[in-house]
Amino acid sequence: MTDVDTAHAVLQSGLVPRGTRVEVFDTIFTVFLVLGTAVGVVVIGYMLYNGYKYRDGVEREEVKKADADRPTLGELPTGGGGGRKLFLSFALSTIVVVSLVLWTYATLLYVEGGAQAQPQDPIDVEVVGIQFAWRFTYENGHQELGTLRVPEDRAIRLNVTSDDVFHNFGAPALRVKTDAIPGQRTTTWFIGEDPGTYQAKCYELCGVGHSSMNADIVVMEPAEYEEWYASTGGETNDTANESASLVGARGVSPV
Ligand SMILES: [Cu+2]
Repeated sequence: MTDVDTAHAVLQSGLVPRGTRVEVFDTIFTVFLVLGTAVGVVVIGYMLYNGYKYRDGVEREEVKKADADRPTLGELPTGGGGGRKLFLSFALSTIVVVSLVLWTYATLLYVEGGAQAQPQDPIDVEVVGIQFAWRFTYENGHQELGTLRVPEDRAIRLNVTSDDVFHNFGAPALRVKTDAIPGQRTTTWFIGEDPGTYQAKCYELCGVGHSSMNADIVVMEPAEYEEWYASTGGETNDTANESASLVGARGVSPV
């Protein structure tokens, strides 16, 4: 089996969560929360149990028995059963940690879109960061500044770059975020599950207008989107140019 086959088999096994980025990151969160809570309950529970068992001022038989193998001051504890407890706890921790690392890695490979994991039939959008706005270019050449319209339940592949300085395009609610670097193209994707308007922001300090470098991601009903998209017709629309000149007219100079 080649590496690609192995990766493919792992992805097909159902072990790696598939779906939208929101689902994938929610799964990672839940797995870590449940495991972390379980470990916490065991550790704190065992500590409280021993604290209670060996509490002061109780003279029961079992306590006397336990007293027999309790280390005294200045003596090193020998551990239960010749280090078996120690070995078991190390082995368990190693298994849990290594499994988590591998599982998280495979999961993140999927969201980062390896060759085997690209979302099916995506819509490509070019995203360009400019001081201080986001310009979106659709497959038909239509451009818009500050608003990205997408149909719901469809993978959107973002090809992100910058026209000037480092920016970073991110929309927390859609769990999407990637660098926008001049001369380079980074690719990421997301799926909008529910119609609505989501906020995208710049996450790389890029100059005095950075904090207002926002964009709206409008997730639309597919029919509504198709109608809007058909109406764009491939021309560069005027609002983009107007907004671009507005940015210049604000008198914000590059830093
Ligand atoms: Cu910025």
